[in-house]
Amino acid sequence: TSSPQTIIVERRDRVGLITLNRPKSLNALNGQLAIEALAALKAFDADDRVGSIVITGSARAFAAGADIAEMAEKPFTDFYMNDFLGPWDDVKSISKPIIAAVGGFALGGGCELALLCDFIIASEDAQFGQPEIKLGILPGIGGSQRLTRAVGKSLAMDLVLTGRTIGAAEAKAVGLVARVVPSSDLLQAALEAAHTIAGYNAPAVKMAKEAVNRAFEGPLSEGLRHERLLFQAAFATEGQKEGMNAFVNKRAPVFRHR
Ligand code: CO8
Repeated sequence: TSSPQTIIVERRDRVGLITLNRPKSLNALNGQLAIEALAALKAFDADDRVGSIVITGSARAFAAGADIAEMAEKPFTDFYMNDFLGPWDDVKSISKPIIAAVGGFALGGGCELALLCDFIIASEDAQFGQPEIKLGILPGIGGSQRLTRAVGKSLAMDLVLTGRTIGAAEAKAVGLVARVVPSSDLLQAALEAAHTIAGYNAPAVKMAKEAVNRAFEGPLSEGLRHERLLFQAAFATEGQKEGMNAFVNKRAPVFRHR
């Protein structure tokens, strides 16, 4: 397989790092980038040496949206028959935690990509928005759904209908992002969080992600039932014995990773 041209893929310890790398178009998400990013995510998900994943962009832009130049003349049949946006649907099949480290613009598809990740760490200068309406279209990879679940109907309607952007402080206040850090600390903060996660009992991490995601599917009773079964299943893992034994014996746990 040839090396990717639109992203940089690295492994830092047990963290898989994907850096969006189309600086001339502020990391506009074209079809090639979608294919390359999903291939990298799937490879990290299958790699026992990796426990969690970080997706980041540049200081100026996480991603300024889908590639407008690529889309501008696309006919309906091309979108429909070739499922140009299809690769992004596979992000939800990734079982390891994915952190979005967002600096600068996260607009349109860029905001949606950040929302596809499990949580967002933003730099102070991050800007979030769904400006598709200004181009005569609307969000296409979950913005109308995930943004609404993240921030509620009123603000989601405001952003999707007016196309205005919000800054990191407001994004934090409404729960769109988990943490805001100084711009110079962004990657470090995301890598540290990812490193912490990657150090834990890997099956429990996978179960925890699955359990939280259940909160967005089906009724509460089903989510609670699913959580209980996963909780019980955690006791079948070596890491549970190690974690609890370490606590009882007042020592640091050592979770084994292959
Ligand atoms: N697509 C293609 N090229 C882009 C994009 C983009 N989304 N955003 C910026 N660029 C290019 C510019 O054309 C410019 O190129 P050039 O230097 O060749 O003229 C370069 O990046 C730098 O941009 P600007 O000169 O405009 O930089 P400014 O600092 O003046 O402005 C902005 C930055 C405000 C981010 C501005 O570039 C902008 O408004 N960009 C478009 C934002 C936008 O509308 N995004 C939504 C796109 S539609 C979408 O995302 C659909 C979602 C559903 C599918 C998702 C699939 C992934």
